[in-house]
Amino acid sequence: MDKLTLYIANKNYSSWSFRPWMALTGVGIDFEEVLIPFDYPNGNPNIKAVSPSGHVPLLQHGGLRIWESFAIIEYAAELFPEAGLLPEDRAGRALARSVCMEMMSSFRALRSACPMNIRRPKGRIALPDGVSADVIRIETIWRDLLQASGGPFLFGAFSGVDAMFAPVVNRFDVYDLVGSADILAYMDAMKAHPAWRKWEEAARAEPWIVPEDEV
Ligand SMILES: N[C@@H](CCC(=O)N[C@@H](CS)C(=O)NCC(=O)O)C(=O)O
Repeated sequence: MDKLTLYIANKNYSSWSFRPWMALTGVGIDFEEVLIPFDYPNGNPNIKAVSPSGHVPLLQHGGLRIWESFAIIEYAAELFPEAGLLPEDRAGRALARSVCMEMMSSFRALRSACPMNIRRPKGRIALPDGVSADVIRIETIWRDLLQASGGPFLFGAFSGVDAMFAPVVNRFDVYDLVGSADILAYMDAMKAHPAWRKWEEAARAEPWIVPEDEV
C-alpha cells in the first residue's frame, strides 16, 4: 500500500490538524507527518502549495489528496476497517457522523472566543454571548454518548469521534469552562491518552507564537 502522509500546521494552535492526527495516531495507523508552520503575514503560501482548499489538514495517499478533517478520518476508517475509527454498526456510524458534522459546522462562538492553545496556562476569560450555549450543547452531546456507551470514551473505546472533539477538550480545560464530574472525567481520559500526550509534548516544544491565538 502507498504510504499515508498527513500535512498539518502548528501543533499548539491548529485545531483542525489535531483531529485526524489524533484519530490516526490514537488507533495506531502508520503515517508520515509533514508540519507546515502558519505564516499568516504571507497568507500561508506553503499550505496553499500543497492543499487545494488552502487549508490543512490534508492527507496524501499515492496520487489521492483528501482534505477536511472528517473526510480524512472517514477515508482512514474505510482503509483500516479493523482500527475502530468509527462504530461498526450502521446506526452507530450515523450517530457518529451526526455529532462530527455538528462539531464541524457549529460552535462558532466558542471557537472564535477560545482558540485552541495547548500550552496556555489555565485561566478564565470574559466570555462573549453564545459561548455558554455552545458549551452546554457539547456537554449534552458528550453526556448522552458517554451514558449510552458506558465510556470512558464517547463510543466506549477511543475513536475518531473523540478525535473530532479533541480541540474542544483543550478549550474546556485551558479556559476553565466546565465543572461537572462526568465531563471532567472524559476530559481526563482524553488528556491521558498516549496520542494526546505525544501531540502535547510536541506542541509545548514548538518555537512559534501566533499572537491572535494567545487570548
Ligand atoms: N473545515 C476544515 C478546516 C481547516 C482549517 O481551517 N485549517 C486551518 C488550520 S487549523 C488552516 O489551514 N489555516 C490556514 C489558512 O487559513 O490560511 C477541516 O475540517 O479540515
